[in-house]
Amino acid sequence: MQPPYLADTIAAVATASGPGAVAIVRLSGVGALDVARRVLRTRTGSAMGASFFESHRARVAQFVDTRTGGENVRHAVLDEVLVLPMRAPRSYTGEDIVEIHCHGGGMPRLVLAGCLSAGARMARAGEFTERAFLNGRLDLARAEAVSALVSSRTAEAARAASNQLAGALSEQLSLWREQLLEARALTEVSLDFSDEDLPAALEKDLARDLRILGASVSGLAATWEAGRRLRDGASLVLLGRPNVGKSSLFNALLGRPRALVAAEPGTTRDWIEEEVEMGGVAVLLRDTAGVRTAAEGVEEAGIQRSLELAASADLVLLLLDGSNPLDANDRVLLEASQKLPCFLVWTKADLPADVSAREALGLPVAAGASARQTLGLPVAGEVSALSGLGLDPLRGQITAHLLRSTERDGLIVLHERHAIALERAVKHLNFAQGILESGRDLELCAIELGSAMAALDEILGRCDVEDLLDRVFSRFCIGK
Ligand SMILES: Nc1nc2c(ncn2[C@@H]2O[C@H](COP(=O)(O)OP(=O)(O)O)[C@@H](O)[C@H]2O)c(=O)[nH]1
Ligand SMILES: [Mg+2]
Repeated sequence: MQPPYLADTIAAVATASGPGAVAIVRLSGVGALDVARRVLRTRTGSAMGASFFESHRARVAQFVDTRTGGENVRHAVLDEVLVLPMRAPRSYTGEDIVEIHCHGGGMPRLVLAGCLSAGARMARAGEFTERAFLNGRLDLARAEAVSALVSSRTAEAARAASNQLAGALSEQLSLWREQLLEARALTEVSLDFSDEDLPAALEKDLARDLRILGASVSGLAATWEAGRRLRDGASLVLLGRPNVGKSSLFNALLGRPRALVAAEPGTTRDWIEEEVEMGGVAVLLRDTAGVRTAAEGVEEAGIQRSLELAASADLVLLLLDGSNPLDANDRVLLEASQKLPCFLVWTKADLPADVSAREALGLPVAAGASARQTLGLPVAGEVSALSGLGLDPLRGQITAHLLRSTERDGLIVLHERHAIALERAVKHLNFAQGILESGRDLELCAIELGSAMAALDEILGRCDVEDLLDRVFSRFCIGK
């Protein structure tokens, strides 16, 4: 039986708000055609015949304001619209859908209001996709991909979400599920036989298979960190002593002169931030106040802030002036950066290099020599904000770091819910493997395998999902 609210016909503006040539108001539900009939007229002003709502056929119509009078009053035409009916079950939600394409700007609000007063109810966030899921059009992982897709900020993020929507994640999970089913069947069969009747290697083989499976699932779970950065963007903090060239590099990476650059130290006292795309990741670049030990007052507060920002960043670039000796400030920062995800970057590479700085850090000083690591920190290389030298390699290193865990056939976990469920599956797989290896109770092993399967099923929505649905679909925008 259908949940009662599926009897409602829902309506929402499906396109982004604001100025725009065209906007789409979408109706879905058993009454979608009735609602549409009440608010639409043919171009000559007559009511719509049944043939008008032929599926997947766009028709021109007038959208009328039905609130202006009764049947005999000529309704005020609000807009000339294009109507696209998609009849159940051949629609996104699996229900009758009518799309009304009207002008953008303020018009979609009038059209929506007209639909609501003609019997539709305002859709909740994600309700169209929720209906698609409830009507069996999508599994839960694919339904969630819709939300990731419509909120994606870069082409790369859109590609990853689209991959999930196309079913790449669902297929992988179904495959693993099959393997688990097989393993579970084996353990249960074994329960019915005495040890002599079973092939000796059975438990050993099974344990090995489970270890391999666990590693694969764990590998996918580990892509969540990159997935989160792809979805929500990542923060990159530029740290360094005054005058090292932070604001100059900030501007160079941004491609425009946003931050103030000055020859005297202490110019940047607050931090500033701008978003820039790097290799498909929306990177929030943050230029900070230079850190110097002798600072006081406002500047000191700014420095404190810089260190706090660095502590919460996805990546920190610690800049060292390649043309000058290191000073006490650099040493404080090198010390403070030990525990951060941090790259060392030599700045001002267009100037003659001061070898004492590299010597002090135990780095090779010969021309062209490069070191990958110093004091435990990776060295990203040399850049010149002035000439642009080294900027592209630096960008490459930044994105390689931010997306480093994505080498899994293009599959990336884009939802924390999925990562948590995958981790849970791994935990149960490890238990199951441990039980097999220590020759303990096969019954217990079967239970662990069942729990691992349940974790994967939760991602696909193949379980009792009532309480899951609210959590999942409330994160959507209205109209999807
Ligand atoms: N030659 C050269 N000078 C630079 C470079 N980057 C910054 N500077 C100069 O170093 C000084 C301090 O730069 P700024 O970006 O304000 O440093 P901040 O205090 O770390 O933000 C300014 O006079 C800049 O012109 C560079 O790549 N090459
Ligand atoms: Mg500055």
